[in-house]
Amino acid sequence: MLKLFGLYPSRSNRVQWALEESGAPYEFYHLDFAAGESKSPEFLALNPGGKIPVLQDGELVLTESGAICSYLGDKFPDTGLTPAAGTEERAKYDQWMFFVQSELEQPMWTKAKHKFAIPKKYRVEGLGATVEWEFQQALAVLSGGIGDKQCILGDQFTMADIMICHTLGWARIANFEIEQSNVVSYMERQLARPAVARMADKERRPLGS
Ligand SMILES: N[C@@H](CCC(=O)N[C@@H](CS)C(=O)NCC(=O)O)C(=O)O
Repeated sequence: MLKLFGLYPSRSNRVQWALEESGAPYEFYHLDFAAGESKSPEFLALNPGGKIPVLQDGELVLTESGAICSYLGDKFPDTGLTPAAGTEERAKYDQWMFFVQSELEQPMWTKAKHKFAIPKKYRVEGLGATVEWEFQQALAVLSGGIGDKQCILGDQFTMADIMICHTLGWARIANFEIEQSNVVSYMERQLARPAVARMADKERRPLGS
């Protein structure tokens, strides 16, 4: 049985969405960050970085949301969620998978880190305008990439859409402006998929159960 360790809501939603899309049975272990579970010896044995998401598939323990999503698509190739290695589709897929984590997400992560995620003594104030500007640069590129397509690669929904749309949802919650109508309709279309709604109903097991 696949096991996902995460927190709702967080980047583990990306992996949970991917699991729901793939149809694979899995167990979801919910970490109580406030109680320090992400830094417990039991969890650090899985991920020494103390971060979620973590996927356990038998002997394999995998971190990094993008890598986990690609792995799941490769593991269940009939889903078409990760294009086959060596194809042009895979090359473009990888492009957007790297873009979302290195360009689109970073301004939001910088904002979150300096607001609450890193120790107080390392936080810098006054980054608001900088991160909004950086986000808008990435968003303009994304808008051009989406164009009038259904999904980032065309008609085929892939893990790249999960990564991008989860990140856009995060942007909305973090009060970043998204004015491009093609981006808004693309995001709303993907976030309305049944797999997204199913995540909320999933049983959340405590760590160690
Ligand atoms: N690049 C990693 C980032 C993972 C990450 O930073 N996760 C956050 C929650 S969304 C976390 O576990 N933070 C706990 C910490 O920094 O101590 C990924 O995409 O999986």
